[in-house]
Amino acid sequence: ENAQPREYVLIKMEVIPPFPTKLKVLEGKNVYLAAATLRPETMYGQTNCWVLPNGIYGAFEINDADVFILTARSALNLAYQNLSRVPEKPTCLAELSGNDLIGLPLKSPLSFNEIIYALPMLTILTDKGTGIVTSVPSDSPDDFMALQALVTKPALRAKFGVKDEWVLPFDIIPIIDIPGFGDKSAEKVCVDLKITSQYDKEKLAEAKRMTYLKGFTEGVMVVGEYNGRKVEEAKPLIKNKLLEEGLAVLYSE
Ligand code: A2H
Repeated sequence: ENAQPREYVLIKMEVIPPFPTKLKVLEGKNVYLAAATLRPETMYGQTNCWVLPNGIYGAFEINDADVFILTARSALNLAYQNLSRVPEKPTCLAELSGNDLIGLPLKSPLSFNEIIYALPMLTILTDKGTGIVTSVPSDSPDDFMALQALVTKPALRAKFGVKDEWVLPFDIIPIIDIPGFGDKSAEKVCVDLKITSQYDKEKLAEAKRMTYLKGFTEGVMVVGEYNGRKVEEAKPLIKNKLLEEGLAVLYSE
């Protein structure tokens, strides 16, 4: 564990009813996949959600109205951050595997895509965040490579029961312009570094390094309420808006 706590924004990705059999016990409740992100200003460009197929998740009562699907580890942390119906004690209503979540239709805050789907990603770490990740292929090299693999490999889709219409058409939504990298910076940097696999950890780390600081200090929003503003300025404004409107919560670990 890091000595320095890290603060994530948990994006409430609402599961659209009717629920499949495994989630039937949750019917009548507001159920969300709670995705941990450091980049709330990128939420306009969400194309899908990522879950770990063999990961173990639970549906936890956050308050009288809301249920979050995430790892038990993060539910315990949340329970000590005033985000559990019973203080300091997570209440799990259903245990679920990542495979149970693949294909769930979701409505996520700020997303231009009105419905997005939960899809498999094998590089998700279960000891970081909530184990749920929202996917923004315009600005995240990891998301871009993982989604491109699903789009270009029918056998990979078949392996995880991913329907074509959950990934196609593959439209990357430009949301931030970074001088020298354009408005699809993740794709550009993956092409420039000749990254061919979502498992090429070292090159992906380099891709993230190349875009991260420059994106923050020089990136400009090209969509949304803060269109034309620097990422640096828009980020806290968008974050606060999501929090105020009850579309996201803060989570530290
Ligand atoms: B970020 P850090 Cl656009 N396993 O959100 C793997 N990755 C995870 C995760 C987990 N359990 N939990 C969160 N993440 C991802 C947006 C984004 C992110 C963009 C660009 C870069 C980026 C959309 N995906 O992260 O190790 C989440 O993806 C670059 C690292 O705590 C989260 O923010 O620094 C980020 O990794 C947190 O990683």
